[in-house]
Amino acid sequence: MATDQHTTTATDRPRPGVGGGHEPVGQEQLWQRAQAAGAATAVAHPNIALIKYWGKRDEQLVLPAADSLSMTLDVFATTTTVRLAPGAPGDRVLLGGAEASGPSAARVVAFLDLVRAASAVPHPAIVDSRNTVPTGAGLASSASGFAALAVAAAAAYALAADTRGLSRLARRGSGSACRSLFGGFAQWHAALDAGDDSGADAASFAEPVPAAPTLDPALVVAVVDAGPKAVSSREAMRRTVATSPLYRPWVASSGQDLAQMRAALAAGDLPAVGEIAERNALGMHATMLAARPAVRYLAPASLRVLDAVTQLRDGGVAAYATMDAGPNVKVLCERSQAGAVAARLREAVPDASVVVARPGPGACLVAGDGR
Ligand code: 2P0
Repeated sequence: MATDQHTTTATDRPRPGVGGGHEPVGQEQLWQRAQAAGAATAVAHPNIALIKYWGKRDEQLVLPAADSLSMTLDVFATTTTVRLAPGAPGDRVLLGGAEASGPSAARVVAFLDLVRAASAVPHPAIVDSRNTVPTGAGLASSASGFAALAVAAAAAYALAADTRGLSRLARRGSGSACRSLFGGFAQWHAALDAGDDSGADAASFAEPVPAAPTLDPALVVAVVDAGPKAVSSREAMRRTVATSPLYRPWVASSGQDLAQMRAALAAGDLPAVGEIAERNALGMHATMLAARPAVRYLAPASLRVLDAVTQLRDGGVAAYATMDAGPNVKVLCERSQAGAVAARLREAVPDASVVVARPGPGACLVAGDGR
C-alpha cells in the first residue's frame, strides 16, 4: 500500500461532501481520539453507479477495466467499529452482531492484513459491522461495508492516509467502495495510463464530480428480492471479461457515456443523466447475458419495474432505470417527482419494498474511541 505516502492534516480528512446536508462535528478530534484509543467507529453509505464498473484488469490490486461514476445515497448506511485487540490470537469479525466465518470473514481479515502492512501497529482487531441494507443483493452493501471498514481501520491503526489514500485502500476491499468515500457524485479513475502496477495502484482512486446546484435528484430503489445473489459480482465480472463478445464494445462505449455524463451533471440536465445511466446499465447487463454461460440478474419483477419506468416516461415523467448485480431496480428522477414514481412502482410490484434515496454523505468517523 502506498497510503503511507500521504501525511494527515486537518483539511484532508474524509468529509461527508456534497449532498449530505451536514458536516460531522470534530472529525480531526475523532481521528486523534481513535489513534490514541486504538478503536474507531465509521459510517458509510452505498453508492449506485450511473456509469458502471464491470470488469477488472488486475484482480489482486482491484484495478478496473474502465472509469465509473456513481451517486452516494443517504440510505442503507453501514456502521463499523474496529477495536485493536493486542494479545488476541487473531482477528474477530462480527457481521450484523453475529460471529462471521468463511469467505466473508476471510475477506475482512485479508483487508486488515493490508492495513497492518501499511501501519506500524501489528495487533489483531475486533471488527463489528452492521448494515441497514440487505447484504449481497445488488444493493451495494460491499461498497458501504468496505468504505466504513477502511475509515475505521485506518483510524484505529493510525494510518497516515488522506481521503484519496482511504479511497485507494477501500478499493482493495471492494472496487465500488472507493467511491463511497465521497458524498454526492464520484468518479473512480481506472488509471489506464499510469504505467506499471504500483503506478496504477497509486493513481486508481475516486474523486468528487461537480454537479449543477439546480440538479435535485432522487433514486427510488425498488427492492424486489432482498435475498443474496446466486452468482457473486466478482465471479460474474470474471466470466464476462473472459467470455462475452459484447464486453469490449461496451467498455469502449462506456468511456463515451462517462464524458457525456459529466457534461450532463455539470449542466444539471436530469433527463440526459438518466438516459445515459439507463443505456450504460442495460449495456452492462447485455455483456453478462452474452457471457458463456450467461449471467442473468434481472428477474420477472425487475422487468415489471422497467415497464413501469417506460410508462412513467410515456406519461411525461422523467424517470430512468439502473440495475446492478441483482434483480433490484433503482429509478432516477427529480426529487419533486419521487413520491409519484414510488407510488407507481409500488403499484407495478406490490411485493417490493420501495425506498426513496437522495444524494448522501461520504464515509466519516462517528466515534473515535470505538463506542
Ligand atoms: C458498480 N457493481 O459500478 C458495479 C455495477 C455491480 C454492478 O461494483 O469484485 O462488489 O468487490 O470489486 O465492487 C459490484 O462490484 O466488486 C459493483 P469487487 P464490487 O457499482
